[in-house]
Amino acid sequence: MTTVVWAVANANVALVKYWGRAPGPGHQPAGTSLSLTLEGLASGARVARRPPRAGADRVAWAPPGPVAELGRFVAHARAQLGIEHPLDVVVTSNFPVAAGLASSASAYAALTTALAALATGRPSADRLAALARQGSGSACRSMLGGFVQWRPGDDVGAVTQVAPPEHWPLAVLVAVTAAGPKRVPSREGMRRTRASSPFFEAWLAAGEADLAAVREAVRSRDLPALGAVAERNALRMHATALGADPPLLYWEAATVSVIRQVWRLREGGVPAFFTVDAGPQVKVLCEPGDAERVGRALADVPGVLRVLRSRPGGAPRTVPQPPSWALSGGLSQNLSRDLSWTVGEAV
Ligand code: 2P0
Repeated sequence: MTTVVWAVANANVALVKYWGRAPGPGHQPAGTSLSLTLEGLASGARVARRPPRAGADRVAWAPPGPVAELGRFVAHARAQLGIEHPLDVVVTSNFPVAAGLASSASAYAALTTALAALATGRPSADRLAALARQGSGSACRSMLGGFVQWRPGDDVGAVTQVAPPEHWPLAVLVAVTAAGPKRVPSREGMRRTRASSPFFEAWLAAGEADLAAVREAVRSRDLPALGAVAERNALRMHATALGADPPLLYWEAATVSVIRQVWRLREGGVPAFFTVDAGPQVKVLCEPGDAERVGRALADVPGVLRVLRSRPGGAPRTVPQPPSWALSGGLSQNLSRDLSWTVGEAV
């Protein structure tokens, strides 16, 4: 019987954003979103069986994160997947956590994938996507590689791959402008926006046209078309959030400076396009042949701490050995002590 499973999942960046849950239960989105899975910006999840007499699950983020939510998710997932043993769960990421880089998406996608390996029977991809969404909405998009669409609904095909990663070898650069956690978590930001922004209904209505345009741009591999819609969609999401009461401003000064740098690059003939999620980091899409030049231009912007490079990535997978980054920064010593450092009990 398998007792320890590691799984790895990539983050994703939305080109048409999810910003607003539908009212009612089930963590449904108010609109359809479309994302690109990002190779190498990843989370890892380690799931180990505990002796039945241990009773409770033990869950932890490394570095520490919101364990109560994680514990609730593990309890829910165990019930869904028929896992009777209590579990030891650790989730870690190789990029800034809770800072607008979709770390919760990759974390819950990795965890769902690891838990599925211990499930009774073989849950379908649709069921696993629906489960991942209970941890973090955007996690369901990280359950597939390449370009992924997520529409409201629990039926088969709510989360679908629009194109595989090899369809379009784009470069994605991430200009990191702040390292700490964001001030308002996405969930609260979405709730507040829906409740108080006078722009919310207009935001949802405009999303339909953006979705059609992005699907067509992906199909025809048209970067200027894709980039124009991605920028407009991101700016409209932030405009809608700025309209909330109290307002939500996720940007730092360097966020604006990077946006202007991207526009300068375009004026200079380099096709580069930005998007910004619920945080201060800026993700930039460009051709792989321009990535070096674009990356240097982003690193030159005052306030940019570092620039990460990614490309269209694959689906989550279980791995026989933990990735090396999951064992750095103290986690390796702790693992050798059999996770005795684990900080939370499931609630
Ligand atoms: C997205 N974001 O489409 C949007 C754009 C942030 C900005 O999905 O409350 O962690 O778990 O459903 O998925 C981040 O929010 O929110 C997000 P919940 P989630 O990527």
